[in-house]
Amino acid sequence: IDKRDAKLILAHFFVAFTALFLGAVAGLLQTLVRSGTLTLPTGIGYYQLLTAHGVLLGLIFTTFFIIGFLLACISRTTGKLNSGSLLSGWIGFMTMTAGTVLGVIMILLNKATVLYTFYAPLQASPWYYIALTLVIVGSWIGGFSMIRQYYLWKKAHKGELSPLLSFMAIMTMLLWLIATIGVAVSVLFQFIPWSFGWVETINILLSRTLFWYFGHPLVYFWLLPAYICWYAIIPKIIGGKIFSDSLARLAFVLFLLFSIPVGFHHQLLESGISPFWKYLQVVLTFMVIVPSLMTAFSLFATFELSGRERGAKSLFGWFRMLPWKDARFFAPMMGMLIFIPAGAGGIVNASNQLNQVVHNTLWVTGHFHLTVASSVALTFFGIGYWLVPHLTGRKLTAKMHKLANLQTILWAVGMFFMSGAMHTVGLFGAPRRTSYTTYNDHPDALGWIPYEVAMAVGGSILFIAILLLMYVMINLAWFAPKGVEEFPLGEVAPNAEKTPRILENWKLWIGITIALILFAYTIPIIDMIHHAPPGSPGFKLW
Ligand code: HAS
Repeated sequence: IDKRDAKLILAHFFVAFTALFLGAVAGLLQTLVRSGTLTLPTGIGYYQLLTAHGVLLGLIFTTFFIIGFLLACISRTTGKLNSGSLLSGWIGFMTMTAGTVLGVIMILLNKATVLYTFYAPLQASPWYYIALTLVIVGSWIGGFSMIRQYYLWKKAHKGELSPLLSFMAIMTMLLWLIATIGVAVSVLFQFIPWSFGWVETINILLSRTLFWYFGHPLVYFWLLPAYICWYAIIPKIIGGKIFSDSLARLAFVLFLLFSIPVGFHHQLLESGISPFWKYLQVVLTFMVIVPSLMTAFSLFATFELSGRERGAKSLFGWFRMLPWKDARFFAPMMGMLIFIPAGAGGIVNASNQLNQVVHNTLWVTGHFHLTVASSVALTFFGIGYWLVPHLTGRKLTAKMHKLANLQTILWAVGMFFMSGAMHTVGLFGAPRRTSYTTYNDHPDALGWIPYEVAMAVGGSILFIAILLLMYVMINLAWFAPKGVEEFPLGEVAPNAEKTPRILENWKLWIGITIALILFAYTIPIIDMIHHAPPGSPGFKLW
């Protein structure tokens, strides 16, 4: 990767890892508070910490890391960023950083204790919503720089299929651009006027719907960069080949189509949305599981074929052939393994009847600590282990491989305790997002406490893992020996079928996506605006 591009990518990573560290501190404190192990000094609230944790990790760490990584994918496969794309990349970065700093100040001042979902009628300072707007607009400018670079490459290579990595990066960015329209509309037209006091009421149901129109594809915006690594980078690290270029592209197309019109599966227990539209979006949710099942199939195929090529004979002989000691492989592989139970939990959530049991319990918190905080986070760490030294001109040494593998093990063990306890106690009815309480010593609530202590034990192990991660990343950025660390880029298996050109027909896929969104959302949103219960507080349009 070109040196100028490397600086831009590293700047994104710097903010991402700083946010990760601060968010992890908030995470440790809040898990200790929830279990009754720690009492916070007056002036700091549990919900304030919870907001900081969710925003810094769920929104800031992920968005900065992903944009940095996608820029790296584009720069690696389409050549160094053209000066216009580089400039817009920097403008996007500055805008996002300004938004982050303003947002964090508001949270620290306790003027934005609204959790990462900022559900109305919880209200933050208008400056917090302006901060969120800056982060989103900045990410659009960063996305524009990638799309521009991709467009220039296509123009210079008429009739050629774009490189897989750049195709995947653009698909991920497109998903983000379409998804963020929902939250941008809600913030600009509902939250900012309401928090400035220009209007008195806010349509709560509409604001939640617009949030989840964004909130669900958001989770695939987190997941797809991990899939880029699993599909296109891991095969090279294990010395194998990408099983099929077409299958990988098709999976990404399916994510674009099906990940947006499914937000109602987060609102199954909310009144005001007719059961038909909830049913339709649950069906579409089951459609969005298909590309993940395709991914699982493709990954098993890649592992098995590469093992067999190297002489594995027995049914699972290929398993031993995988490079378990290589940190670039081990962390993402642990992420993949964890994604099997994590995905199964998602299917439970999506099933209407089961959702009645788990909604708003700690089960859901357990689910997203396995998905985004394990499968995705471990894969991002795995990417960092080679991408950071690649960009800084250093080497990932054998000692760092060992420490990184230890960090992966600590992460998996910590998450086993934390997420396992969350899933279990969630089934016993323990609510999510609740500070320490025994509900007047109610026997049910007393029964939850041992699990909350197990969560705190897991959370403490995770914090040790974060410290280790910081040590490894700082070493790779500034202290590791100078050298050349490879950007591993897989090649497609020679006997794979030719990729059909239709997979790159952007107009077609964007058209179908818009049609599906209009189909799933138009009538419910018109209903929300026109048939809001008369006189109910907060149900007016603005
Ligand atoms: Fe989810 C709630 C449904 C996936 C994140 N989810 C959340 C929330 C978050 C989140 C953050 O339907 C909470 C939001 C909030 O604050 O309220 N989720 C699903 C479904 C999937 C799913 C159906 N979620 C994710 C991913 C996330 C994520 C991915 C982050 C990255 N989720 C829900 C629902 C709710 C929900 C409801 C609302 C609950 C409520 O009531 O509030 C699916 O996409 C999952 C499909 C995945 C699979 C697994 C495939 C396995 C693979 C690995 C293969 C392994 C290999 C390794 C090859 C089917 C690809 C083998 C190697 C060897 C060596 C053996």
